[in-house]
Amino acid sequence: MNDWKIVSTASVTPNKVVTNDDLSQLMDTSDEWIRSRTGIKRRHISTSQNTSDLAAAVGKKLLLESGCPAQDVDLIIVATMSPDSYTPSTAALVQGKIGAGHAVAFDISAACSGFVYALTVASALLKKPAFNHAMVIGSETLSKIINWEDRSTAVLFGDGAGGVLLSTSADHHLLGEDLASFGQLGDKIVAGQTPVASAFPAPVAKLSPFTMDGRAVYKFATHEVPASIKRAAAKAQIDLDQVDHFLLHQANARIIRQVARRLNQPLAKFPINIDEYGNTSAASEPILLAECVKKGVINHGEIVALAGFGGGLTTGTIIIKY
Ligand code: 4VN
Repeated sequence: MNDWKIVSTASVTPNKVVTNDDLSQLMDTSDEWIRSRTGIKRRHISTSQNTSDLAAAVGKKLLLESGCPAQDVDLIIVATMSPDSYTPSTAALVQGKIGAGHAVAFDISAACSGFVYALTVASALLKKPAFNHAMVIGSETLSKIINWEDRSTAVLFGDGAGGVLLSTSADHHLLGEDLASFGQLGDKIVAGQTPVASAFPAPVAKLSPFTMDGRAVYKFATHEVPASIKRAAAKAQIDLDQVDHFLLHQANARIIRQVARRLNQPLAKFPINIDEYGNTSAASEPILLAECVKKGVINHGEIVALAGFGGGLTTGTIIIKY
């Protein structure tokens, strides 16, 4: 079998809700500024669960919903830019927590494009006879790497996880994909730098917090995201009008509206939940996908384009028949 389909979707977000008004008590910002510039009203923040805990909770939901036994999972890929540790990988932690003893587990580091990159890698491995069931999860606890004294970034992000269980399938569900990376622009989004100290023995490294050149990334996204979606549609040999839903990384509601305009597609095809969760990086598309499936917004047989973009800088689009 040469193709795969999504057999279940799930998401988990921490219970603590932090509103824009809550943030305006901590820093010089306002609900009106955050809402009008980004579309964000609140975000969910984790005070106890780490990235692997949220991801494992998604993994358990996927098993429960699909009826797939943990032992049947062959592959676990977690996309994250806020892992529990350098090693073990977050995916390995998830494997231990859900008891998927036969799975191969590793992480993908492609920031906000991570979920699409991970889907692409899983898709390639599912062509091999040894892989039949794959879990692809995007999970982030960005709150632990955010600089809460930098109001230009602190108001934008939130924590959460979402994922899918994939199964090999005789039907054709993967229609087209496009990945692109822009390493020359790497300094526009940076977190967790660990410089080599000049002294020996070196002190234990402290990680740098999240920084972003918002204007540069915004400009990048408005140009490169429509381009990536168009390339993926061309590879799928479909017209953009045939795409039923565009699930974009929830980085900023204004960017999503601008991409819709540039693609000449109605905004109704672009579901948005950034108001509730803020920007959850690699988790944003799988959380949105799980919600859309649950609400009946996305139905079997429909064509869905998933587009990620962000740190790297990176972009990625995958077009599937759900
Ligand atoms: C992709 C994007 C962003 C992003 C960039 C800029 C931005 C989000 C700048 C202008 C500001 C409002 C906020 Cl496009 C972030 C990531 C990382 O996931 C990825 N917001 N803004 C304003 O002054 O209006």
